[in-house]
Amino acid sequence: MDALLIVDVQNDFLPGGSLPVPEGDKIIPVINALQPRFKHNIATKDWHPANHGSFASNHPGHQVGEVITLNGLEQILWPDHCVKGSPGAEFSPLLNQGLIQKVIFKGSDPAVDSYSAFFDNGRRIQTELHNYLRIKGIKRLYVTGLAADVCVYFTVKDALELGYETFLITDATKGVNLQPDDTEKAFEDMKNRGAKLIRSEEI
Ligand code: VGL
Ligand code: ZN
Repeated sequence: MDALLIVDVQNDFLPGGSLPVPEGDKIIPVINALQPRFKHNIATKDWHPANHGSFASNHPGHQVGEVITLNGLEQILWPDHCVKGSPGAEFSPLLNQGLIQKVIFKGSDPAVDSYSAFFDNGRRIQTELHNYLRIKGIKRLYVTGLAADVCVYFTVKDALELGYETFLITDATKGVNLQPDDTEKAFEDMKNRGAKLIRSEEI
């Protein structure tokens, strides 16, 4: 069984949001067109409390983009984003939500970030995703969304480690590119780990 996974297509990650992915909005029509092709549509939401440890604003004297140690893990500091219940945390109004059967929330623990849809960054706590996929008999994942070099990248790596046949739909993702070639490098690494990089027309 196949599933379409839609990672973090939330207002704060889109142009005009607090942590915008350049051209992030361009992928939304691609995702909308893919959704009816899949029996299972699963979306994730980055869902942070206001006191989240990844927010530079919660570390006086530190700036966005700085790397700190947060409870023993390296942590890049981000602008405040996807604060649970805020408009920035909502799905884009352009995303078709009618076919999404399941939403996975991540990043709710203020003490640890959660880029992957499967685990927190310390790999201590699992989200509901792996169990949900097992129950539904889903073995193949088609991954889309934001950001290609952060949450999509970590999600694909974990999916491969957990044994899913994992496809990355390259025209249905965009990277934030803190460094100019981050997305290119992430694509290369995902490919080397066994992800199949395909374009939406090939589905
Ligand atoms: C993300 C940075 C911080 C993402 C989430 O969804 O890629 N990036 N939190
Ligand atoms: Zn986040």
